[in-house]
Amino acid sequence: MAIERTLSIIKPDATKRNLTGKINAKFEEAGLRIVAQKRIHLTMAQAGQFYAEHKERGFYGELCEFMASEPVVVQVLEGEGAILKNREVMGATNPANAADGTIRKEFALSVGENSVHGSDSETSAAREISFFFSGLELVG
Ligand code: RTP
Ligand code: MG
Repeated sequence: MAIERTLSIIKPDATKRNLTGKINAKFEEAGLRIVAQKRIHLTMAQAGQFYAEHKERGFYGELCEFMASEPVVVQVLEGEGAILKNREVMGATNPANAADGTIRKEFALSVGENSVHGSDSETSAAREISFFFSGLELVG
């Protein structure tokens, strides 16, 4: 399988509860390498632009407010099949449906406050990585 890169965000509910290290351990245990990482506080406008694909969904306003409510950690994960692998490590969107051992099963509070974001395709990974990082910041 090809080596891929995917964009991950440790969301406000998790940074607030000091879970960054525990979540990063899950990625590293799964063979994903953190090749870029920074802590930032998104503005509403930045959150809105990042989640533009969900503009028409009922939860869009709430989602953007949540993402701008506290700092987040944005990161690029690299590894074999990293996009799908990260989605597996994250678990289902709703923690009630997430498998044992996944990040969302262990840490998420609700479908909204679900601790992590991960790109869902090669196309979104490319867009989302370049949204936050320049090529110089990716250190494989
Ligand atoms: P993400 O994009 O954050 O990795 O999550 P996902 O692919 O598993 O889920 P997606 O459908 O893309 O939804 C994006 C985020 O919006 C919030 N959400 N809230 N209240 C709701 O019904 C609802 N549905 C989704 C979640 O925080 C989800 O991660
Ligand atoms: Mg998504």
